[in-house]
Amino acid sequence: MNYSLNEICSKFDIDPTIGSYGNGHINDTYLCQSNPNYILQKINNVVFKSPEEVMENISNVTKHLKEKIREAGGDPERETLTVVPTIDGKNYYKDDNGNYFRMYKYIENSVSYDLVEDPIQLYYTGKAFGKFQNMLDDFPAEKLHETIKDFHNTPERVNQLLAAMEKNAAGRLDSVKEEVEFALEFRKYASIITDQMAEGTVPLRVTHNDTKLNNILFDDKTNEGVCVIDLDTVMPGSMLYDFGDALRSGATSGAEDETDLRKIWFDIAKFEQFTKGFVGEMRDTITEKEAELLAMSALIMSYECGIRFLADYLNGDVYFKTHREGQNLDRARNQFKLAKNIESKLDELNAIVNKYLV
Ligand code: ADP
Ligand code: GN1
Ligand code: MG
Repeated sequence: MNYSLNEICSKFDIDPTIGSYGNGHINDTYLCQSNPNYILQKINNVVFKSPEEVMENISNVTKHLKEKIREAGGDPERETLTVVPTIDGKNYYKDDNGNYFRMYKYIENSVSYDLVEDPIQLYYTGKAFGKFQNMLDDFPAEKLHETIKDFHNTPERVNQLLAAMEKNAAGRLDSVKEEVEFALEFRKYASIITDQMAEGTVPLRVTHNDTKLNNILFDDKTNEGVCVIDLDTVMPGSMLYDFGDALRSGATSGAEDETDLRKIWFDIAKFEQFTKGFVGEMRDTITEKEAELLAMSALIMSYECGIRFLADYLNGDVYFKTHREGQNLDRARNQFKLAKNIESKLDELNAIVNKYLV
């Protein structure tokens, strides 16, 4: 670590007790205990090539959200992130080594989950992500920077996997034959969403693009979704990305890196609760094609995430944080198991979607 956390905090005029926090795969997150508490993050500038643009997006998006929350009689300090400025009035601090830091107000009395047992949590999750998308419905998309190019362009993600196989940077290709075989077989699903977007039947919307379960804070008493966080990838995209990604991470039976694949399956009860919450919020704007592809989007987003993990494993674990050898491969296998399981349940899942569309 080539920086002093206390010195960074002083740039935001805060003098806290600092500790690592959360389970995100991308940024370095710290809880700053003081009165009040804050969240400090070192922005991953390998993943986000322009942290300045990320912060400009977040400032504009949270300003818009706060207005909407105020109009609806909510609490704008609790229901979306609040960026804390530096003493120079900027929305990030860049140190002499080129590290970028940002500070958020800590959302008190809230909790995030990597995995939930009770399907009702997925109802609250669906409602929160649906509401989030609704509030951004009239956000001017042209104001947003594309913080990661082709983020959910699944065919392009396939190309990235093929490039990683070709390069074989970590010398691991021989050990992942089965996984590569699966990735190539399921390639047949890769362009379903992008093709429809090109046709215009699936509209471009302002979306979150990283609707992982632990990117929501729940109220620790009522269990309701309080705040959608991790706004680094808010960009124009498809509703299907947000729906599918939330389900691949939320409607699973086990941890994302579970090594015993017998413990991993797609949980229909969780899917149903999420669908009820999300569709309940989005019913008025959802198009026919979007509705038709909701269940399929869970398969595609599981597949896409799986090939990203596999590519990163082949590249030598350079993108997602890992805490042990083979973790990205375990994550890839896990997502592939989900994709396969969703494939076998598509009829049942579509019937559930139709139930909540009317
Ligand atoms: P990453 O991009 O690495 O996933 P996140 O922004 O999702 O980072 O933050 C990681 C974790 O930190 C979250 O899952 C959540 O538990 C916690 N967290 C982040 N921001 C806040 C906040 N403002 N208040 C409370 N907890 C937060
Ligand atoms: C990353 O940052 P985090 O942990 O919320 C990743 C997502 C993946 C997810 C897989 C910017 O999300 O796209 O789906 O890991 N975020 C980025 O767990 O790449
Ligand atoms: Mg996160």
